[in-house]
Amino acid sequence: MKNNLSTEQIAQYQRDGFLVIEDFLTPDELSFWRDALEEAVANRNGNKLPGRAEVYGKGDDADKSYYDNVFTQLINLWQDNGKMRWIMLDERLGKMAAELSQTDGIRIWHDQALIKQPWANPTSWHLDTPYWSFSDRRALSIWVALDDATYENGCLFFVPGSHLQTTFDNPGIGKNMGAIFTTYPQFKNSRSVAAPMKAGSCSFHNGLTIHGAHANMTAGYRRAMTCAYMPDGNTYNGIQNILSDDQVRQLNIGDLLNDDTINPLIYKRR
Ligand SMILES: O=C(O)CCC(=O)C(=O)O
Repeated sequence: MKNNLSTEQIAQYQRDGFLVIEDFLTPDELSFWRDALEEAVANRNGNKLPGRAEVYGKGDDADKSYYDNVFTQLINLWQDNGKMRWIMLDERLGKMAAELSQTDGIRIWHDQALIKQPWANPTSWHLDTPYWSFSDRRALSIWVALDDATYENGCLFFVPGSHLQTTFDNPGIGKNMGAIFTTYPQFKNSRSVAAPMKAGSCSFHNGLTIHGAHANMTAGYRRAMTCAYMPDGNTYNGIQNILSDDQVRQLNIGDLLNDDTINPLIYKRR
């Protein structure tokens, strides 16, 4: 794993709000991640979350049949698959996330398999952090390509620097590809940057960077394994997102999100 970040890469991430790392995984690691994904997906029986069919928030504001064909989305595979747990709890990933976000500790918010099926819809331009149960401008995600992600099958796109100006206002993620530019008109004329990646490469992006993905114009799959990271020390903001009804009942706004069974601390600076 290419887990050592240079000061230039960290500065680039801070400036652009995203960073691509080519050939992040070795061929053996890529094959282990693919096996883990296959096993974890097969054991899920279609549930998006462990023991739960749907997620609150993302997509609820969109036409469901359209959103269901943006990608197959399976969340928190680390909680019910041993291989995925081993992959996701890797301290090296947490250290990279901490260095990029300039934080001292990193917790998993949630992992997520995002599988664009053949002929899948595009992923409309959107932000991530406003969906989550904490509000931190430094929160970020890793996105690892498990197939080549190309212009044809749905590679990611980013609006560089947008994370410096976006807020927690969330136009959602619906059918209208460009809805976000009504909420953030200052980016209407921005240049977007494509991030095609070979399988095994990855990107990190700030959850407030405007990003999206092409439709899958092919008969093949575009599989990605991702993980959203919460800087340690964050508190509950009242948004349910991936939390269960029981968890929400026990939380008050302002409570620390420090339960290692839900949000494991995978890195702490010593
Ligand atoms: O994989 C995609 O199509 C979109 C990914 C994304 O939005 C994310 O990882 O935050």
